[in-house]
Amino acid sequence: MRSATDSVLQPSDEVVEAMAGGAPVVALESTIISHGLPQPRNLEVARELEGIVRAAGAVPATIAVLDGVPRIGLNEVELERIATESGLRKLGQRDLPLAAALKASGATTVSATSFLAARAGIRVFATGGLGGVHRGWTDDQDESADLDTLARTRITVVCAGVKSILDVPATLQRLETRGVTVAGYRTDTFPGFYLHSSGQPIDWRIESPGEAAAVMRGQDALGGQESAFIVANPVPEDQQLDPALHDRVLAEALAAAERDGVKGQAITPFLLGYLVDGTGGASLEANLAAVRGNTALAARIALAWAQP
Ligand code: PSU
Ligand code: MN
Repeated sequence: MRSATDSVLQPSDEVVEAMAGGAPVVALESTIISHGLPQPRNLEVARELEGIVRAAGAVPATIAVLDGVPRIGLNEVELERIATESGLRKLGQRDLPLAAALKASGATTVSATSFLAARAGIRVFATGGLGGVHRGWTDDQDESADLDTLARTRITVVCAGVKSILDVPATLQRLETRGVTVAGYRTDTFPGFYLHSSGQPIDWRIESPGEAAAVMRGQDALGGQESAFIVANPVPEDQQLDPALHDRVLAEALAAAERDGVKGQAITPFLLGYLVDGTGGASLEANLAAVRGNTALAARIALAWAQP
């Protein structure tokens, strides 16, 4: 395994120590903090997620690029920078060399976080919902780089499916085509991010962190394509967004994006923000419930994975 210290990556002392001792580590992304959640709630959430990982007995590694340096694990001041600094970039994997060369700072998306976590030797990563194929993809070809990175990166991502603002069936199809391993966590349908279920069936279901770790060992034993393992963990039904409200506000949000010509990197933050406002904050609570659940499960999987 590649160690966290043999490259330009800068892991925190805590992460270096944990990795050296074979202790469980969970990677956390930063775009959700900087671009996915409103201030000042975002900083509270960033701290809370780290707390969830620690409470479970694992070490959190929030990942971001600060002044050109990919950082694996942030301290309190650095976490605050991610939550509050204005003009912070949203960095996908392809942006990393530019950020490094130009000493820029930015939050990392699922693609950049997965890439950096894997480079640092971290195997488990928790997020909210993955990026994927956008609705209207036949016209604008907008497919998140998350999918491509996950097709060639050995990482386990615990998520509440893909964001429901996307074309979910098309995204599932792309994951299949690209050879990404997907299982539902105690569910037979793919989660719907804010919603417990997207209604789309999934072929495989796992029941425990131990089973997730067994799948990961299976990936390594089989070898071949260095693809990801997506553990699709639904938001609990009693904490989901009301489906009727979801559908109504999402339709409005998509129409507003179309009207305002919002595209590219801006579309995901735009739609998520519209949903927060349009649901009176209810989508935010559902999003947070999903992320908390994913973070707790990721920590349990990291513990099972760290077991000899
Ligand atoms: N999950 C959330 N909120 C977010 C994201 C995920 O609950 O804001 C971010 C992730 O960083 C993901 C990104 O990689 O949205 C996808 O953006 P795009 O569609 O531009 O690739
Ligand atoms: Mn995109």
